[in-house]
Amino acid sequence: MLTMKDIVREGHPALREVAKEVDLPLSAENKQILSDMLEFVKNSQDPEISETYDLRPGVGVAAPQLGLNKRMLAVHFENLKGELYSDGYINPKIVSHSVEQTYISTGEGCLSVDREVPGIVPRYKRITIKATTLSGEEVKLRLKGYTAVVFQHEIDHLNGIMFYDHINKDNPLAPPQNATPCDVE
Ligand code: SB7
Ligand code: NI
Repeated sequence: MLTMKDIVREGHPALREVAKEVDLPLSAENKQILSDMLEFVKNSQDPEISETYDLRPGVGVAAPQLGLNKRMLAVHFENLKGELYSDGYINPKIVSHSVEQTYISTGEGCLSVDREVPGIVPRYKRITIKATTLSGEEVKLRLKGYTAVVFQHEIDHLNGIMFYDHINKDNPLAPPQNATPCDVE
């Protein structure tokens, strides 16, 4: 099983590379990696398992966080409506997005960042993504609010982008124009 030892931290070059598209259908090796990633995210939220293995809870993980140059990510979370997103995604692509922005009012964190970075991270409020799931299904997902934020955080990792790249350097806590927080709606 994957543990925090497998997560690369700031300074590792994989976090700054544009990851390569993954061949489909998924090879047995890539399927194993992606299922391990999904299991890791689930384990990180299980009180007993996370305590035993000292896992930091996270809603998702992207392959570059394992030092792998592959466009794959896994998420496991419920949004504020109680809808569960729990799957692995291969070659996800944002095909359209709103002009309107949103943000998590408490900011964001990252398993690859061992420090608090305060500041508002502006994100698109609505995105449509196309991807292939762990079971090999091609999907088109319309996501908004918190759900859209999580997917943007993970897709950013596939493009070598860290959440704090989006924080306004002069005024980290200034709410961006055209944005409403997604956690109070
Ligand atoms: C806050 C945290 C995450 C997404 C959106 C807001 C994910 C944290 C775990 N990760 O570092 C995954 O890349
Ligand atoms: Ni992250």
